[in-house]
Amino acid sequence: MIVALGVTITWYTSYWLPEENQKVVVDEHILNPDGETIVNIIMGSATPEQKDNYMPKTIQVQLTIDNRVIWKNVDEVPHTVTPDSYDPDEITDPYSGEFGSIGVLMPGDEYEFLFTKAPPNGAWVITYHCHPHPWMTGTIEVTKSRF
Ligand SMILES: [Cu+2]
Repeated sequence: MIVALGVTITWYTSYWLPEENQKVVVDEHILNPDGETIVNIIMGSATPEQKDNYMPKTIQVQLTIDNRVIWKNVDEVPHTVTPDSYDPDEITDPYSGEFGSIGVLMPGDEYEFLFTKAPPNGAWVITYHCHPHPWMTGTIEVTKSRF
């Protein structure tokens, strides 16, 4: 009886739960892109007079090419990567979930997000800012690979 229960639980956790948890099927080339996109949050970003903060401020990423994006706080103060929109439809990736850093990125911290969706034509455009320093703004344009 105990053995049967154990087998049942093993079967349930190995086969049933993973299927339940599987969010969406994404092409493995999108899950493992050739490269990545780095955005540095540069020194002095907390100063409103400084125009450059997220570097580069606008990034164009292509699925399967460089759709893994990493923000690196190379400044000496904490920053965030916070989407401008509150609409979950506009800022949620079907695979990776909601875009945006949870809390602040301390100096030296990184925030990574894998973008896996793009409209058939055009781009999925997400604009973002830093919560404590709202003059820090950036834009991400996600497109399908042209190849
Ligand atoms: Cu900031």
